[in-house]
Amino acid sequence: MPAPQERTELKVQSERAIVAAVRLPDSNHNPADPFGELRSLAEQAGAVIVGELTQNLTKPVAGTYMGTGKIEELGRLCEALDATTVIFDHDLSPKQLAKIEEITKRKVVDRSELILDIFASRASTHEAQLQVELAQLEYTYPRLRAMWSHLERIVGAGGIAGIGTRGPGEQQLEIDRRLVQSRKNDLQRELREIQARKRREVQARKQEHFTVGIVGYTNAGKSTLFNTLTAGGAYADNRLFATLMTRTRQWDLGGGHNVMLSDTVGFVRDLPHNLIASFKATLEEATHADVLLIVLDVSDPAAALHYDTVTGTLDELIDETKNVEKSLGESYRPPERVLLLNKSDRLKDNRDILVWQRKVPGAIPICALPSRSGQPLGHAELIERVRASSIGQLQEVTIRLPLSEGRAIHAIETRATVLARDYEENAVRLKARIGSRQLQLLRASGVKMKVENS
Ligand SMILES: Nc1nc2c(ncn2[C@@H]2O[C@H](COP(=O)(O)OP(=O)(O)OP(=O)(O)O)[C@@H](O)[C@H]2O)c(=O)[nH]1
Ligand SMILES: [Mg+2]
Repeated sequence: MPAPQERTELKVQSERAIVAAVRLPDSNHNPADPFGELRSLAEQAGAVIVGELTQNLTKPVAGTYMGTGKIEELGRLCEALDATTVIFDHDLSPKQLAKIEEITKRKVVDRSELILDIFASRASTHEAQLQVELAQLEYTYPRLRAMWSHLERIVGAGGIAGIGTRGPGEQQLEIDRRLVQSRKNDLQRELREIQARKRREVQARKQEHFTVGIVGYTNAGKSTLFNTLTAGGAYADNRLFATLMTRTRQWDLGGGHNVMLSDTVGFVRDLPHNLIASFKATLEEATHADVLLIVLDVSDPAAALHYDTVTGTLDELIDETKNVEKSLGESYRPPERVLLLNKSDRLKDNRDILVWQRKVPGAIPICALPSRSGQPLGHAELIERVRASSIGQLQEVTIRLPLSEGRAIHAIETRATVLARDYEENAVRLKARIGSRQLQLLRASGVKMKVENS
């Protein structure tokens, strides 16, 4: 029998693992492929799945979540399949976790720990790393029994040597808790500074540009779409959570129209609570966009579940933003939403597309992958939709601007339809057909102009 794994850290890389789940009457898993998502998450974290085990219960068993007989069976299955780790499809309390480890003599990882592990290995920016570390301190830390080497790793940078060299006595535990608390305070302070700076950047960007956000379930194809549309260099990869932080680039809609396009972190159902809190800044940015493109992988059998998770989380975030803006006395307009039925190249026929379009009128079938022959499927319609909302309702007006506002004059000449020009001394009167949003952006950018309805 292999030696039981020490719970000093939660990496599940290249471990032989068994996935396990208790199915309750209200479990929201996909019945066609009950372990599909967990398998995919576990594989992305680097584990090799060698078996699965399920138990149907009307409610969880208090001490061990799964029945003890079933846990013993799990232990025997691990032995037979030479597995070192068990990954549960739901969360467990630290007590349940310890108890199951004791019975199976294997390392047990719950769903939130698995997601945290993936986030930790993907965090590529300073902010993402701080956020993941904070979430780990809050969620993982209380679960670590043999915490000494782990603690040394997380606070080691602060220069506290020798922790863990003595045995874990009560006094040690006390010191330990205080160290963790002080590290958490530091992280929170640093994050608040970064987020305040980011908020200012978002505000500034919003005043000057029309902003479009890409959101969707993890692995839906958001970064692929972002890259294809902006021909930029955002990271796209068939690994879940390839993107942990927002990236923004200019998106050229043609005809002199540019908007700012942002790629975001993927949503996932039952996201660890602490992670939601610490990633809020990233997700919150999306609630300030003018338009949100919701990317959905329609070829995934769990597409409906993904759609509900994304729209449900968005509704919550938008409500929060609404309250914050109201308390600050600011006006807030929630983003317009466009559903993109992605990976439609993978569908055998268009029946699913029709079903989705009946459920969500205006949904656009697309393929996010770049195409060698011309524009990829659906992109022309997508661009037209975004262009129409970035322009707003067309109206005919006369705009008087001083000639010193060269940039604004150029913008009107290229983006609106100028019907007549009338030069005065040091100024020009442009009679133009222009969209309400375009006018709004010109006003917001502080251009000295006078607008009359003609
Ligand atoms: N066939 C097909 N594959 C696609 C399409 N769009 C994306 N993919 C593939 O789907 C996988 C995931 O794409 P990403 O763009 O990384 O997904 P994401 O939504 O950014 O994922 P996270 O950042 O991890 O949340 C990649 O292997 C893409 O090549 C599509 O329209 N058709
Ligand atoms: Mg991505």
